[in-house]
Amino acid sequence: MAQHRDKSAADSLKPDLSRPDLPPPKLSLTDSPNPSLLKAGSSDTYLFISDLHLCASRPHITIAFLDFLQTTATRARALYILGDLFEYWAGDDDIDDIFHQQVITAFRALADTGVQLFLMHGNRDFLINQGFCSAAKITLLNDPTLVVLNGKKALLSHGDDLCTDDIAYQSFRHQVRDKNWQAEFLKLPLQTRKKQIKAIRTRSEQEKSQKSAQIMDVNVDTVNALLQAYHYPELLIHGHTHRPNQHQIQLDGRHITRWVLGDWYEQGSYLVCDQNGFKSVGL
Ligand code: LP5
Ligand code: MN
Repeated sequence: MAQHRDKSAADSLKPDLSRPDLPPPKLSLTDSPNPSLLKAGSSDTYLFISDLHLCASRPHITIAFLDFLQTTATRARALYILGDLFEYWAGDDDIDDIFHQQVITAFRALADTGVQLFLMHGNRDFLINQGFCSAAKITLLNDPTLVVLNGKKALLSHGDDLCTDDIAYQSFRHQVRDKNWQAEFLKLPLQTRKKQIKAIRTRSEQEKSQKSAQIMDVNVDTVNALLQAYHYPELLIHGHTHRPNQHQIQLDGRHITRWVLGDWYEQGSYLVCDQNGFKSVGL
């Protein structure tokens, strides 16, 4: 894919060899999509959402989301979902669930209009795999992923990986993101997995009530190291912390904007990128 880009842009996306501990930059060629997927008159609009935590027991959010997919999202070139689409995801063998089918059908319909759909794992739904993505016509993105939007480089992430002060969470994350651990977990019957997830959710809520707000926010040094490794993109966009905001960062003489997406517990919101720049919009 990289051959579609000019040499200087491709060069600037090379990994920082002085930071072998960090992953290499990944480029999603959002500025050069397959022309057959382009929608006339909407080629410069990108939408970002995260932390919807969709579940059958919060129908008002599902209704708001389905409405968003059928209206606002149809006018975009691409929709990026940066993690925690679902309250939890126990495995792709749960796609036949009637609630999940409703969401999958809405995604397919949107994709069929030519909107490109991208999904990144969150800490609640990292077991989403190709079964769900193929059914929903969604492309799974690595965390982080670097994209180019209307000429600006934007680094996309769920954001949980940036909360490095939360040692207990990072240790849990390390365990459950291990592919061997996941393979064993997925061998369990679906209902057993759901029971275990419920128990972890309870424990997580207990532990979160003892953690300070600062511990559960991103660590500034971790954010800066990531931005350096990715050669100072103009933007970093993430969710997870449920603290929607726009932060201006001055780092090594560069200016970077960090957008934090809002959750959809009470009211939905999205970030829009178009020819006018970036703007956060409430539903
Ligand atoms: O999600 P949120 O924002 O409320 O809280 C997160 C962190 N909590 C979690 C846990 C998830 O909410 C639980 C749902 C996961 C579903 C995944 C499915 C597959 C896994 C199944 C495992 C059986 O992510 C929370 C952070 C918070 O964000 C802010 O960043 O603080 O982290 C915690 O609360 C974690 C606790 O501190 C540690 C929990 C240790 C549990 C150990 C149990 C034993 C291990 C069993 C094997 C996994
Ligand atoms: Mn999250």
